[in-house]
Amino acid sequence: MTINNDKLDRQARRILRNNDRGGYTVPTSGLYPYQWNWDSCFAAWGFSVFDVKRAWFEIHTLFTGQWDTGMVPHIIFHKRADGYFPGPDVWGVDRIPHTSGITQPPVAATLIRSIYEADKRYGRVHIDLVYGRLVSWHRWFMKNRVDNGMVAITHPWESGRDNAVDWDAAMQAVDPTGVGEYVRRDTSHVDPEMRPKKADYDRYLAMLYYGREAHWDETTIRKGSPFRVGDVGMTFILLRACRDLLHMASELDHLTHEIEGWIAELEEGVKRHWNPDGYYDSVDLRTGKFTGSLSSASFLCWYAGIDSPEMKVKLEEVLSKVNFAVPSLDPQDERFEPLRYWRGPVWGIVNTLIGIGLDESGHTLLSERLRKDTQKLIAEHGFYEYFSPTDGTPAGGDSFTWTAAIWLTWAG
Ligand code: 9YW
Repeated sequence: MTINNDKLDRQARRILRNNDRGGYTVPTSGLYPYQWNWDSCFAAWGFSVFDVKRAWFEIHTLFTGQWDTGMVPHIIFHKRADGYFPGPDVWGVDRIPHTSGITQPPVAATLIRSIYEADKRYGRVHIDLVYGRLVSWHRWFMKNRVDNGMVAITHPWESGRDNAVDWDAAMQAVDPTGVGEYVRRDTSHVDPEMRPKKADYDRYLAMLYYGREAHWDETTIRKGSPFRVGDVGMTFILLRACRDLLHMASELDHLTHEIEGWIAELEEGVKRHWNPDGYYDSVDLRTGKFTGSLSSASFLCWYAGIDSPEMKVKLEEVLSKVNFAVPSLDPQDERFEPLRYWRGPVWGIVNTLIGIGLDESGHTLLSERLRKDTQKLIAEHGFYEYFSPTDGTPAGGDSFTWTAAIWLTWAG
């Protein structure tokens, strides 16, 4: 099949424009009608290719959701919208704009740096404005969420990989009784067979109610929450983000020693993510056990600036078992499901981050394989949320913002 790049570029731009709700971009209309944190950073990166002012606007609206603690929430509920549960009333966060009470992978510093590098002349004023906000978000992570150098998540939604098998064991410790009746909205937009199960959702809500009752106080949550997992994806992403923040600090003539300290701490943490079975893994911080999952997040090591010959061998093994790009879970894992959300499908955004890391580490053939596979999936099937790694079946939401964004910046 010949790929018509111009046509696909136009479609991708149109998706970003159509998903624009006036200063912020929804991930897809219907299923996700608000501003999501890491989706929004990808949206900004995508916009930067053809409308850099709009890109910076996206970043600034994201930071209107930043809490006084420095935390940047996973959802900002700027305006009322139908069709998503749990909405602002359930989170019970008393501020304007309303937000959720948890965070998401901090790709912001990295993508902001990319936007800035391509827009040095006008971008300077924007990074001057957001630099302090990035520092306070990273400082919040380091103070509240870094246990032994590993970045802890207090809810699976924080990882951005909602129902990944990484959380299965830790989720068992969460008591779902008492969540009561509720109506899910996601399953009315997309096939329930591709979504997290009811048992997962019950626990997602139980954890949400726990945080809400604790008034989202990090000390209380750290002490008492049943769920706390050192997420290998978050550790790699924050480490990378700190390296980009350090770069910005030097460029802007700010002091750098605090950020250098964070990098050293996270580099130590990375070592604790090494599962003796031979791969980077997440760690249940309540039990000290590895989660036993070779997921796409394990391959973010290069993105974090960590080369690993063992991981390269693992990557080649995984790729030899699928037809398209890096799946969210090793297909040899018995829990692998090619179309159930984060338990097997290919996600373009994660492949982008892995691909960038591989390229920077000189593994250009592998990086190019991921890029071409992702390109093919999108060109043949459309700008879907995710795809089957075995036969390419598209799934989840259509006209998806971050899929359009990575097309414009990396895959297309
Ligand atoms: C949810 C918006 C979000 C992404 C997450 C993905 C999913 C569902 O959709 O989360 O209800 O928050 O897992 O990574 O940011 O696209």
